[in-house]
Amino acid sequence: MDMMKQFSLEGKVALITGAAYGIGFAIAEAYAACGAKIAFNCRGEKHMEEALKAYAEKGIDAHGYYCDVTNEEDVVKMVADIEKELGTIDILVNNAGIIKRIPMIEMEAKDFRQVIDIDLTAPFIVSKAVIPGMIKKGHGKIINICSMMSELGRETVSAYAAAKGGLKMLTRNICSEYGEYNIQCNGIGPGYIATPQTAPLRERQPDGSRHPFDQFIVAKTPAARWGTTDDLMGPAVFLASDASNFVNGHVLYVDGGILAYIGKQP
Ligand code: NAP
Ligand code: GCO
Repeated sequence: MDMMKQFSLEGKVALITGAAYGIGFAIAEAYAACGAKIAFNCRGEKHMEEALKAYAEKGIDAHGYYCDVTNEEDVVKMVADIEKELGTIDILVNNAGIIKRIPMIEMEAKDFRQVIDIDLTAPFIVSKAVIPGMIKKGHGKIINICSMMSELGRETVSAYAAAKGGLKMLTRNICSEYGEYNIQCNGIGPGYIATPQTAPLRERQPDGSRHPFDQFIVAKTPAARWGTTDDLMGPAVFLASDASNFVNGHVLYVDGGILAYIGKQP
């Protein structure tokens, strides 16, 4: 068995949603390094320009598409354009996501719905658009970016936790419904990763001290550090490659051990 080939993505077409920066960008970079053709989307012109420049600086020929993943018409058109320009999508990473940190009883229903729309309904919409091509092709990999909040709650993130818990179950359902077509659908559950999304939780205090939440997370993580987007690259390649062809409906937590640990005594 050629084990290196098991992890190759040579010639595969990968769509990573919301990959202008952050975790999605790192996953796209990893896939490109393993030979995949990269398609990504974002909503704004500024982010698109900056992303294409950043990919080019890394020698990656990434194809960017303007698309709001909550808009089914936009998504269907984006998938058709990708299939025309690059070929049928072999790998889909449902990465695009937002969070709103608001105490539940202060949160307006429209804010709750927006988080559910982007973090849960959109992975449904994009997967629904991509699966028919995977069935025709005889294989496919879908990777949903879940979260610690697929397993745990915490104050102020009710909408996000509901969405990410639902995304774990959508992952299991796609596995159940399309496994017979050689489509593997798994999740990655990142721990606390240093990206723009978590920047508010790591901000220095006015007196220069570390944010209390920053200190809490480091104490709660056996690895005693925040994760970086690099920490997710290997697990993402594994779940996109032939090395995981019999892994299905699984959420791989890449959290430095948070879920296994009661936390360091203060
Ligand atoms: P981020 O830095 O905020 O990036 C989010 C990405 O999603 C951006 O590219 C954003 O693009 C895109 N996006 C948001 N809404 C969109 C929409 N409606 N249509 C298209 N694109 C949209 O977040 P991140 O930290 O990289 O997180 C990426 C994923 O990992 C998210 O699903 C997040 O929930 C999850 N996650 C993050 C962590 C963490 O600690 N950072 C941990 C666990 C899970 P625009 O420029 O268009 O806004
Ligand atoms: C928060 C954080 C987390 C991380 C991630 C953890 O406010 O608690 O943003 O939700 O983003 O989802 O896995």
